[in-house]
Amino acid sequence: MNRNHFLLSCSCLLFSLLSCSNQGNAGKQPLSATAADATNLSVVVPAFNADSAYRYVDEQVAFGPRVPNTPAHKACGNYLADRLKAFGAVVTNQYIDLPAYDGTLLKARNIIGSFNPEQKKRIALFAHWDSRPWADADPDPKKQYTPVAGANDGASGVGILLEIARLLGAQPATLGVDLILLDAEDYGAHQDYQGAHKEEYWGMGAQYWARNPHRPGYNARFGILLDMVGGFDARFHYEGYSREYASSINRKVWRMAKQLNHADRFVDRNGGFVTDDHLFVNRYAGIPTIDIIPYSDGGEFFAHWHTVKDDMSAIDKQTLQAVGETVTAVVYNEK
Ligand code: AHN
Ligand code: ZN
Repeated sequence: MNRNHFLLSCSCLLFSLLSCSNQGNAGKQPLSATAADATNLSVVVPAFNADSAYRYVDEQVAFGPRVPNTPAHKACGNYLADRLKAFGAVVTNQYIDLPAYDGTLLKARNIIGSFNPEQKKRIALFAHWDSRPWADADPDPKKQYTPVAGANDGASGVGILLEIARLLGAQPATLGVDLILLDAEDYGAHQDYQGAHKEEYWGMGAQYWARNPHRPGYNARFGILLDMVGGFDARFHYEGYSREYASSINRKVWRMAKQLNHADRFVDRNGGFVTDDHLFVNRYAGIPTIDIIPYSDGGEFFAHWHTVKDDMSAIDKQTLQAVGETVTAVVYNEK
């Protein structure tokens, strides 16, 4: 047991004791330190490596913008599936033609890597792997039709999931885990578009997966979506739909972040509502799913969101580490 594991175990024990006394105070039957607590103590969470996650972000970005119907998108999809397979996941591809807001038919691909596929108790982790076709939030009007590198908006979440895949391949978790890389998240209309727009033009790969999961009758105990989880000064608040559909999962994740000393990034406050992939997973698949996304109430996501500056210079390894080790600990602590 290395030092981190030891510290985590100690804080688990401390937390268990505190929650026992709280429950006692609330007049409920006081809980003794039960077998469940003892099992908690024995969980060894493998070390999340942010250098490794950073490399997976960089490798995606190196293909160029992962805009559907482009060679870079196709090549990166193959890379992601190969990576998942190399880590020991069972990979399922969903190749789908999705009509975008302007009638463009997107040749989309959801890529699912499953660990321990026969286990009925499962966790679903999501990120989108496509990048935005236009930097329509760029301050320079000449750049507003340039595709976005999507280092933070896209590749960061996938990079963390690939690192978790590496860990799962080396040391299985108790529950089965599905890493669900969604396509066509970021093809919502350009800001100059004058026609009618619907929220369904975002998160199109997620809508398909939520209505047609990779396994018929698929279910998971809960889901976690990672979006823009690599930025400098990222602050995560409880996102609105996550609160409405999955507030207990918010609390589970934020509590773990606090135990790991990441309360500075995982702030104990409510944020705004974001139309993101998790909305459709909650709405159509009925899996309680939160979104870890840097969004305060009414604020922006991050400084270079949907601009040409969302490249590798926008990625902070410390943010990858904070989010990565928190999600990893949540996954491995689930019984
Ligand atoms: C809206 O801005 C409505 N949704 C943002 C979802 C998104 C875009 N996530 C990443 N890029
Ligand atoms: Zn985006």
